[in-house]
Amino acid sequence: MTSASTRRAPSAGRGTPRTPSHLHVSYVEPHTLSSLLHSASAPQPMAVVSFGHPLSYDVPCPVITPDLPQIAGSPLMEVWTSDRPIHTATDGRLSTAMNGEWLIGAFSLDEPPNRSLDALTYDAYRTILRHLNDSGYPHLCRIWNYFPRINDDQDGLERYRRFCVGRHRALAESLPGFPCSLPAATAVGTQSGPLQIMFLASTEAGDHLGNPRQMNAYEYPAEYGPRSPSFARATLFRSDQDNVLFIAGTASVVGHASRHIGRPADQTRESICNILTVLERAGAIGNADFLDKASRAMYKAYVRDAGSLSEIRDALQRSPLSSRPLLFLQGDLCRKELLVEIEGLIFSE
Ligand code: 3EB
Repeated sequence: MTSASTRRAPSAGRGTPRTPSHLHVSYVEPHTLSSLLHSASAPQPMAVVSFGHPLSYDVPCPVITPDLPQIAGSPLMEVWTSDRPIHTATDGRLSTAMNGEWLIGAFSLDEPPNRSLDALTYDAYRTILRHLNDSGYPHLCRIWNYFPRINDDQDGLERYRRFCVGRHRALAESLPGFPCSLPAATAVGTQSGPLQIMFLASTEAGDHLGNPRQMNAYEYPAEYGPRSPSFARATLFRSDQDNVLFIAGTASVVGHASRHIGRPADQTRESICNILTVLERAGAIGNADFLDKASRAMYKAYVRDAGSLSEIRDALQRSPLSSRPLLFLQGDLCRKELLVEIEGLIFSE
């Protein structure tokens, strides 16, 4: 078993003046979004994520609407905003918003009946990487991948594994510094809908972190599929004023093995332990106490079976991650035995 190590992107710009505080994210009630859109003085929306509900009105920025029903609390949307002017672009199935430092993009594509998911994913990632390079935001720092029937078989290979094949091929071909420059990511199965990818990129590189309790996913052995999953456990951006830490989807995986089969509460505790280990690691690198800042973080928990929500929520509430906001979404996870996956985001001064 190989333990993961912290790796820096080859071109990481330590100390480069950068102000992630020009980017903000919050979970808001739907009526807050409409008042934000109609206010001239409010921060500019850069991206909107609506879970399980298509938006009934147009918004002037990239949008994804993954069919991941929210299974606790009042309905919330995720809204990314900028306090600097933005400009937006649309290029076929890809739409982007840029503020001079950050780019957020949304890619959405219905799956044609005769196209395999690996070919489709390859084309999607090629399009995204070409666009990032051409627009001057070449450094990927966070990706969310959503598509339906993630654990179903497609012509003899599970769809998640096909997705990994296409993603790996495009990134290995076109991402400078691969695999150490791979960013934090999430890949979760929706109830229905197109392949949707949202991504955050920057003009400067971040640091991509491993977790000493987990093997780097991009080094997983072949038993998990013909090509390994292309993501880092976390990505850390630093400037003189700010640190921002993106924690990838984190599940009950130790080394490369799934733990606590059939036990959602134990899987939750193992996932939390993985997250706390990544926070400790990020703190050592970023010279910030991320463990202390865990209460300022935002988390999303993807839950496979709504019936295990109360067990998962209890385990989270008894942990250092008990801070709000914490969004519970019903989603399928990339290994059939995984019952919960948690992702996080921390802005800290
Ligand atoms: C794991 O640790 C759990 O394929 O992009 C978590 C986050 C997982 C992202 C991905 C997969 C992905 O292997 C699964």
